[in-house]
Amino acid sequence: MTTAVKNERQIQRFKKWDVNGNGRIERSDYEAEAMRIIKAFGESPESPRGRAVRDAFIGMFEYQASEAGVGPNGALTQDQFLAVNEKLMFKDGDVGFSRLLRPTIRAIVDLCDTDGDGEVNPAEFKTWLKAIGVSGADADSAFQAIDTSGNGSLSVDELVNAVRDFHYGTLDVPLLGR
Ligand SMILES: [Ca+2]
Ligand SMILES: [Ca+2]
Ligand SMILES: [Ca+2]
Repeated sequence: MTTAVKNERQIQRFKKWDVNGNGRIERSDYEAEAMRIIKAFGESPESPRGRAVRDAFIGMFEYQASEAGVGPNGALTQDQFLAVNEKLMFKDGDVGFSRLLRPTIRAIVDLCDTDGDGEVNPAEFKTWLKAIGVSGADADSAFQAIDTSGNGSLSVDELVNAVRDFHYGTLDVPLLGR
């Protein structure tokens, strides 16, 4: 892992998720980001799948906010965001990372899992990349890098690991957008 890439990706993440651009991460930012993703997948925000994405983002915010000690309606500065993610994503290892991000990954899998098998096949994966605006990426090689079991299908665990590896700087596929 390179620290420079890791920090740069956390700062990118902060800027992307500070949707209203006021230099703080707040609940409303995550609601807006969830809405952006729901719409990008062509889902209705009020559908069960849409609500699951919003709930997952709010859950992620509440977890980060409580760990940062700012309360569920508080706001995180960039420094607080970086510090809390350092703990949750890296110091707490895979358990911390999974607890923070798995519900969101699960909910996004459900948005693109059109055949309903609970995993993401190559066509569904292309929908995912297109929705997050990285369709220029080499979808086939990204898919193969994430499909560590090699069975031609991406499980939620493989996708959680891919997001983790992106944040560790060892995989260059930004599944939650750049
Ligand atoms: Ca904000
Ligand atoms: Ca599927
Ligand atoms: Ca697999």
